[in-house]
Amino acid sequence: MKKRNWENKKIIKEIKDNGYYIFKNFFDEESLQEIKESLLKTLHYIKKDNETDLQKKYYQIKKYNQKLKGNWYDMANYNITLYQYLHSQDVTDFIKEFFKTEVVFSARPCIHVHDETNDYLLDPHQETNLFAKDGILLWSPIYNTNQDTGGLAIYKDSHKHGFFNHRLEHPRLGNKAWTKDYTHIDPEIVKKFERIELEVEAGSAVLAINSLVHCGYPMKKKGHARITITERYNPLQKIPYLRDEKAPLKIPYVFDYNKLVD
Ligand SMILES: O=C(O)CCC(=O)C(=O)O
Ligand SMILES: [Fe+2]
Repeated sequence: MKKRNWENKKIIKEIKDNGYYIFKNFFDEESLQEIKESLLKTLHYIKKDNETDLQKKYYQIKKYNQKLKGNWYDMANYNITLYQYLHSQDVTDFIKEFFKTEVVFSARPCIHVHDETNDYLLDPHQETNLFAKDGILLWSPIYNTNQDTGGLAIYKDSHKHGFFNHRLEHPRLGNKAWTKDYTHIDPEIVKKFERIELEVEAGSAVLAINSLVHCGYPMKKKGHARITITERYNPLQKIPYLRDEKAPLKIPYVFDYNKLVD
């Protein structure tokens, strides 16, 4: 992988001022190819053929067996090739500098997959349920994201007001939702902020402060799969688990984050 050019001061300032920074070409073409191959090979393990296109293979496996498609998604969260990209020395060093800490933690590396059904889109939320109160979200799509293919929306300046209360029940699907932890913020709060639908190119990465309110926006294109690799980095700061015997490993979604100080 080509060496990245980090302009730490500029990036830190932008994240603090705007809540996020878009790092162009965070992953080069070769790295993207390796990530795609790795995900493709895992799908071929479910059912092998000659398909070389990850998106087509995804829809094929979804049609073949929904449950195994879901298991592929779960397994992807343990893929070491992905970890190596998400935990490279330069990223780790940057997070250390951002938080002025010597120790950083990997709180949730995972992929996101959104397809033409837009079934799993998330409502506006801040990034919580991590080890620490503070964190940086890395969000990098492996295909271009735009009005056609869907993407990430952020709410301007929403990171400047601390943490908002989150609710877990799905506002439209109720207990028919796929998760009991549909973390999201009251729309009355969200509508005070300007929504910006980011158009991030394949291999670029959004580095966002975890208090920035964000969500997905829908895909219009048929037959497309929006695949994103993500991680949440935590500093050795404001970690209840290391100070309170009763604290769970991850801070619950529904919690008064603002009272957490070191
Ligand atoms: O990609 C999306 O639609 C939303 C992703 C998100 O909320 C996250 O990665 O934390
Ligand atoms: Fe999120």
